[in-house]
Amino acid sequence: MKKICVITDNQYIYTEFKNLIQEKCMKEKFEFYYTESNRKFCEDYKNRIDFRPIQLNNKNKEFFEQYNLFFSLHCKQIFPEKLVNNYRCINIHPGFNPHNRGWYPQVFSIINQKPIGVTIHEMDTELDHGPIIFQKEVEIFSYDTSYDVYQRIIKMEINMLKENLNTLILGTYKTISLKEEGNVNYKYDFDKICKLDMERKGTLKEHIDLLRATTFDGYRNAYFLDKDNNKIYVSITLDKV
Ligand code: 0FX
Repeated sequence: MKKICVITDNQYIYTEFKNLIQEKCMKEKFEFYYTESNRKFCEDYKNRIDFRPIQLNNKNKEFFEQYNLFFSLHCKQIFPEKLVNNYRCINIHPGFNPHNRGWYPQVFSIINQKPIGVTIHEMDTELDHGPIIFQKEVEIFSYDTSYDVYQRIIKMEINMLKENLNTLILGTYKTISLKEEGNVNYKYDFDKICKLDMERKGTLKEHIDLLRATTFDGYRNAYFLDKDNNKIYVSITLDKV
């Protein structure tokens, strides 16, 4: 029996996915990996044989051939061409392809109002780009921060995996190719919006959207530099009554 290779760098997804395969009593054998450069996971999962570090571009054909499917569940490394071109690889992406592909999709959707949600797709050599298997949109409310939208997205990801895991494993689905290329954001685009331009002109809505797009519990993102060159972090609180 061939195996399924799961690569994840996300604690929530890892825990929930493991619960899910246990609940479903899956007969397939799953092997779990995280990215070698993920320092937190290297610390937390040191000496664990059921969750190991991996660097995919150092792996050869013999390694890939053990598996009949690869899952990228929020994986920090780019899957190499030799893998995506020759084996079935499925990505669970916290965004609505082709809109705001790449880094932190909900951040950019709050700002540019493009659709946001979850996309499960077959991987190709481009970022968050391959044929779509399943896709669902998530709503953004006027009082949401990036954190709120992200929580909605990751819960939906787990629900979609719950509903569709057997189909994904068997490959009994029809895919839809992207009709347009959409847009891609990188980490440096996020870093750029976090550096607040205090002279920037715009509507108050644009300014509030920028602040809620960069507000995420547990992270200090947006900031400005004051006259003494102090870095002042800014986040926003929105209360719906
Ligand atoms: O699991 P994930 O959502 O991201 C992962 C990979 O890290 C990323 O490379 C890949 N493109 C993505 C599909 O899967 O976790 P995260 O912790 O990197 O980010 C989660 C959210 O946290 C993000 O959407 C926005 C927020 N965040 C994260 C960091 C690191 C911030 O607001 N500020 C930050 O500095």
